[in-house]
Amino acid sequence: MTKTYEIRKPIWCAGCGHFGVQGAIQYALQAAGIELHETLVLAGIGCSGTVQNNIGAYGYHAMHGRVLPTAIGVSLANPDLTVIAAGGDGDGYAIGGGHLMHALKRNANLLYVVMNNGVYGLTKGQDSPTAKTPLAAPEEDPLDAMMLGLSIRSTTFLARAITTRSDQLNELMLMGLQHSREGKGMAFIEVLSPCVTYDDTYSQWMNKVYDLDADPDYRNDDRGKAFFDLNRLIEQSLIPIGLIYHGEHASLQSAMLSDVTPFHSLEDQHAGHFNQHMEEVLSAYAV
Ligand SMILES: Cc1ncc(C[n+]2csc(CCOP(=O)(O)OP(=O)(O)O)c2C)c(N)n1
Ligand code: SF4
Repeated sequence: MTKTYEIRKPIWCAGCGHFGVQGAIQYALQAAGIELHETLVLAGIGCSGTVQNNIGAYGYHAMHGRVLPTAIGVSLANPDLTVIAAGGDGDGYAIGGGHLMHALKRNANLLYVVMNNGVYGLTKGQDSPTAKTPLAAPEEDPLDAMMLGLSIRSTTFLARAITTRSDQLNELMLMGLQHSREGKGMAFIEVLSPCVTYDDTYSQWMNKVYDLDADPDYRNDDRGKAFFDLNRLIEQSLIPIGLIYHGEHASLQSAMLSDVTPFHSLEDQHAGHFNQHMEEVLSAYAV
């Protein structure tokens, strides 16, 4: 490390949903007892991407749309690190959409948080893939990233929250963090996080969310039924929130790195174990 940066104050507009997302990430780290020096927060480009400046963990500001491959690399290189990737719906679903599919497929041990506001906030409000009625093509349906997640059979944790329901948001964030820390794979949480400046969707979304956690008939451990139920709710113009899917599948680490010597500490690095570790990682991938 060559420079220590001061923790910044958020630069978001008053009322931006991203404040709530940052608060939930901080809550989850504290509630799980994970120290900031054991954590790396990586973020993409956008208003959302500045979250990593404000938390006080190690930080990495990835290129636009590239946060997931970087986070996967980090989680392989240092399995002891708590890895949190974050970004906007533009970053994750538009320019980063290809990486999202492959990350969902790989199921590496990390938490991925998308702050979905339906717009590109930082570049002044263009439509994102989740825009409800895109100006350029109003006949297009918005992307539902939870449906995408359900369609990829190696996903293990899919959830959606809204910043106005902070208890549920905090609880899901903690569950997702624990899922990834316990080596069960990638936890993907989409948070409805309105942009008050370019498309204030607070009242619209608060009226449309449907809480699956409060529905006794919903089964978050049944991928097929979850897909069917989400599709039905979306057809009714509702937005499903809550723990959408929770299942088991080998994580990238358990599938690829079971024979690799773990890299644990700076002492290991000094002893040359890091090089050994990376050689084993590369040979596991036959690179
Ligand atoms: C390669 C590249 N293309 C385009 C941009 C311009 N750009 C910066 S942020 C952004 C979108 C941000 O939207 P989103 O990810 O939804 O985050 P928000 O600002 O809404 O939180 C774009 C297109 C860029 N920085 N880099
Ligand atoms: S422009 Fe929108 S997304 Fe960006 S900080 Fe302001 S309210 Fe938040």
